Order: sequence, then C-alpha cells, then structure tokens
Amino acid sequence: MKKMALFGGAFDPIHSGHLAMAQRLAETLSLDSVLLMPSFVPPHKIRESMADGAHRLEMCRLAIEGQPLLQVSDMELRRGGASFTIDTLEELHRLYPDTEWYLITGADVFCTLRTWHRFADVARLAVLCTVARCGTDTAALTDYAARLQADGYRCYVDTQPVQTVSSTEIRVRAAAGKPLGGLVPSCVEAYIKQYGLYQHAAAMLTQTKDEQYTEIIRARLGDSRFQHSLCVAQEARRLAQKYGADADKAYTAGLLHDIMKDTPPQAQLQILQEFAILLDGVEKTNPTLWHARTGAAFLQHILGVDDAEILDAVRYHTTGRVGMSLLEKVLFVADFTSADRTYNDVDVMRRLADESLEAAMEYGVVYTIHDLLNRGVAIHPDTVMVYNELVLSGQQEGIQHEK
Ligand code: DGI
Ligand code: FE
Ligand code: FE
Repeated sequence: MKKMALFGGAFDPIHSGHLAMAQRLAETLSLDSVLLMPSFVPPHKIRESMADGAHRLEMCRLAIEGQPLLQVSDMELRRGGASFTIDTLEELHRLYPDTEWYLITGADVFCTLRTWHRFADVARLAVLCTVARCGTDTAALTDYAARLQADGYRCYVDTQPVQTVSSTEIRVRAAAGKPLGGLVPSCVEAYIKQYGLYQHAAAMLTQTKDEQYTEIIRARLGDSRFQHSLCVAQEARRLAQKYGADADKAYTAGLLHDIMKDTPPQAQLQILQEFAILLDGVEKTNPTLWHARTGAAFLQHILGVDDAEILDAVRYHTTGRVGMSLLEKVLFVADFTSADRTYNDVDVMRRLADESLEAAMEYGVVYTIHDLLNRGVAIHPDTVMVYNELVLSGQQEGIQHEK
C-alpha cells in the first residue's frame, strides 16, 4: 500500500519551515509523497496583504522543484468555497483508493485538531502528524498526542524540532523590501519580488489585538454574523462609555462574543469535551446556548484571552445570570441594541438602553422568555433567575420612590 500525506495550509507564502516539515515526515514515515495543498480563501475573508490563490499555488510549485517526494495539488483552490479538510480527505480517498493517508499540520494547529469539523472522521481517514518546532513547547504537543492516542486516534509527533519560520515575518520583510534570508527558497523569493507580493503587509506589524481578533472572527464567521459582531463591539463600547464600564474591554468582548456561533454543533461538542465543560440539563437540550460556553473556552484556551471579565461577559451573554458585572450587562444589552438588529421592538429597546441598563436588560429578558414560551423551548435557570432579580430590584426601587 502506498503512503501519502496531505499537507494543507494557506502557504502565504510557502517557506523553509513547511518544506523542512514535509521532508522530515516523508523520511521518518517512509512516505511515497507529500501533497502540498494551498487552501481556498473566500473573498470576504481575504486579508489585504494576502497573496491570491494562483500566486500561492505557483510559489508551492516553484518550491518543490527537484524534490521528488513533494507534490502540489490545486484541489481546494479548484473546488472553490471554503473546504473542510474532511471533504478533501474523502476526495483523496476516492482518487487514491489503495493508499494510507497521513495529515500534516503545524504544531499549533495540531493542538486544535479536536475542534475540527467532523474530527472523528478526519482521524479515521488519516494519521495525524506534526513536527515540533524550535523554541516551542514540545511537552504540550506530546501531551495532546498522548490524549488523542488514549482515545484511540492514530497520530505521530516528530519531537526533533525543525526550524521555526513565521509567514508573518516573511510578509513583513517583503513589504519592507528586505531580503528574505533563507526563510523561503530563493526561487520563491524572486517570485515574491517579481510580482510585488505582500506590499501591504507592513501594516500588520502594528496590528492591535482587536485588529487581530477582527481577522480571526472574519475567518470563523459568515458575513452577516461577522457584521453583527462588529456592530455589537461598537454598541458595547458606546454603552460602556455611557455607563462607566471599561470601553476597550467592552469592544473586545463584543467582537468576540459570538465567535463560535457559526461552528457546527458537532465541532462545539468536541470543544466542550476537550476542555471538560459539563453542560447542565437545559443546555444539553438546546445547542443555541452552546456558543456562549464554547466561545469563552475557545477564547481562553486557544486565543489566550486571559481577562476574566471578558471571558465571563462572553460566557453569560446569552442566558444572563444573577449578579452580572457592569461589563456583562453592557454586552448583554449591546447584543440586543446593535445597529444590525431589526426585530419589532428594537427602538423601544434602544430607548430603554439609553435610560438604564437594568431596564433594557429586563425588557430583553422578558422578550426572550416570551419567545421561548411561544416556541415551547425550555428556559435556562440563569435567565429565570436574572429575570427575578431584575423584577424584584425594580419593585424595590418603586417602593423607595413611593416613600
Ligand atoms: O448569538 P445571538 O443570536 O447574537 O444572540 P444570543 O447569544 O442572545 O442568542 C439568542 C438565542 O438564544 C435566541 O434564539 C434565544 C436562544 N435561547 C435559547 N434558550 C435560551 C435562550 N436565550 C436565553 N436568554 N435563555 C434561554 O434559556
Ligand atoms: Fe450569541
Ligand atoms: Fe450576538
């Protein structure tokens, strides 16, 4: 049986680190060939500084010249639309029936494999492989692999590190007109120069965290959900300024709050499992509630967001809870009053949001509970409790006013 590996990625551009990984695994696993496959990037997800598919493909072709074990495939570029790795693996299995497949990913991506669309099928169709990188944490990698193996998945980690190369650094150097000094093969360097690729990349050096998060949610969300997130971020900042919450945190929380909203339930279940998050009874029955839990976990463990207030604001943005912080309330209300919202009572809600956060919250919670009752859907206990809290404190105020 032949042994082949799929090595997918943006390859923006392909560099010496990619090539070293491919060669290393080809040798240690005695592969017959490694297929480099540049990914299609949908138009609304393209960064300004990104090279288009034809260029990324051509650079891969140039880079593998004279290397018989490496091949390039334009399968995903030709397919168009964002491809899931599982679709590609299934097609490869059809095209090359008597082949044992390996899947090569970078070390950082390897540690997110369980969150991939139809991960169990991916792992069934390919042995999951990666190579450690100089200066990164090999223990984390081997731990992750050990847990995959304990669950019966086939994987392979080459712990002898290869050179760490950053595509970002290459793009930034290209933008500054600096030599790429061996980070890419010389033919690729000449190609980048010839076509003037990455001319806008210098801006990325000064990219703020929020700009990076914006790129991340742009890549993870459909267009309307992405627009919604931008609108909630702006609205959360405005409300934070009005009510004295931290406006920067509010903006960031708004950007990130729905980061998992377009992730299929199956993939969200994997995240829940991965980070040992237990759902309560109502959550179990209602997948629309999961994105708040998986979102907070993804932010904390994968994006490295360490601000507990932001994490809680995301975690409770759908159900609410008793004793919400100012930031939690701001995000909760902003999700109702953002510029993209068009439901019937949205102007009532916006007017209330300008009078009092609590009044707006109460209106929003009542609106949601009505909707859930109409649809015969269970109401999360946190939503019931925050409703009671809001109603009771409203009455308290009423009593004090009368006195
Ligand atoms: O993610 P968004 O669409 O921006 O808004 P969201 O996170 O507030 O999600 C709202 C959806 O969650 C809405 O369809 C109602 C639904 N939902 C289901 N069960 C509950 C619930 N919302 C609350 N607050 N409480 C529930 O028990
Ligand atoms: Fe949400
Ligand atoms: Fe939302």
